[in-house]
Amino acid sequence: MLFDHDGGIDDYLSLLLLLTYDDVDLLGISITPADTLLDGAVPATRKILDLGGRSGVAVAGGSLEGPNPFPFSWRLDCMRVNSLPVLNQRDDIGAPLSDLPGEEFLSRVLLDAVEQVTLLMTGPLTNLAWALDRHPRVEEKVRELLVMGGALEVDGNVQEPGHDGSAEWNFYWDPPAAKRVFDSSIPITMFPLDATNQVPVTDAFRTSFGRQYGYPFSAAAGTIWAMTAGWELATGLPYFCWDTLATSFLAVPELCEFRDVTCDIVTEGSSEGRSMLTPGGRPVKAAVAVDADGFYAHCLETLRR
Ligand code: AGV
Ligand code: CA
Repeated sequence: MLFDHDGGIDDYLSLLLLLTYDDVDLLGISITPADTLLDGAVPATRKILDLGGRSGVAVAGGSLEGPNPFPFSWRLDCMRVNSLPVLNQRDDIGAPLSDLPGEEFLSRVLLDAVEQVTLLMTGPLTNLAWALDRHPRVEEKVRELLVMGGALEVDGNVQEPGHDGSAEWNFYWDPPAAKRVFDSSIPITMFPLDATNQVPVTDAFRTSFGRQYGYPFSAAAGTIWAMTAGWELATGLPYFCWDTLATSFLAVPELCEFRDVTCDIVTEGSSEGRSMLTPGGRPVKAAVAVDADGFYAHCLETLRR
């Protein structure tokens, strides 16, 4: 499989989970410069690979940007992750930095693959949309796209002037890219806010990593999750296990309940970036419910390494 993330707090947690899944053959990682800054996200990602003993996996930073930037304060989280002691126990980085930009790296890995590849995307769909436009044969190389994004029958999480709040941020960052991917024939399994709203990062979940701190993956995960503490006090909303829920599907698909729906992506106006249920729309498999306790238990169990 191939992983494209956008350097937010739970994108790093997703990588930690992924590295515990022994059946997953990780071909590379591309990073979309959305909820992040590449200066922090690229080295942080390479250091997590090193911590996981996977220094052979290459990382590429993307050069494409969407029309609706993330709040700058959110994008700074990656700088703190990159500075954590648990990720800086050695003074060199092993995991290679690709000399290709992320979108070209993603295209090359897919085109060169001998078998179809599962693509996990936990940020905007920009790199895949670009690849589909430039390299049409990419389309047949993707077995399935697992994507965290969208909001079907719940409110979105974009609160920007002029927007009606119906969109989720990953699709809002680059609505035409989301639309391009949804207009392709790639099978899509999506993890929208409808499902991720059911797995908030609770105080109990955050602190439970302390009791298994002796395991390096738990030390890293607990430390990174700790960065989300206080978010609820500041904003009234908790941080969620958005990307990690999508990632966990690779190991424990039975934790989510899915519905076959048809939807379309709005690319203009006050609902820009919305994933809207519509009868004639694009068929996708959407997670709509989660066994939350099972999910938290899975994270704790798999990170005891
Ligand atoms: O909309 C969820 C997506 C996920 O991929 N991201 C964060 C996750 O990595 C954007 C986002 C929404 N609200 C946020 C976000 C917040 N309060 N802080 C940081 N990022
Ligand atoms: Ca993300």
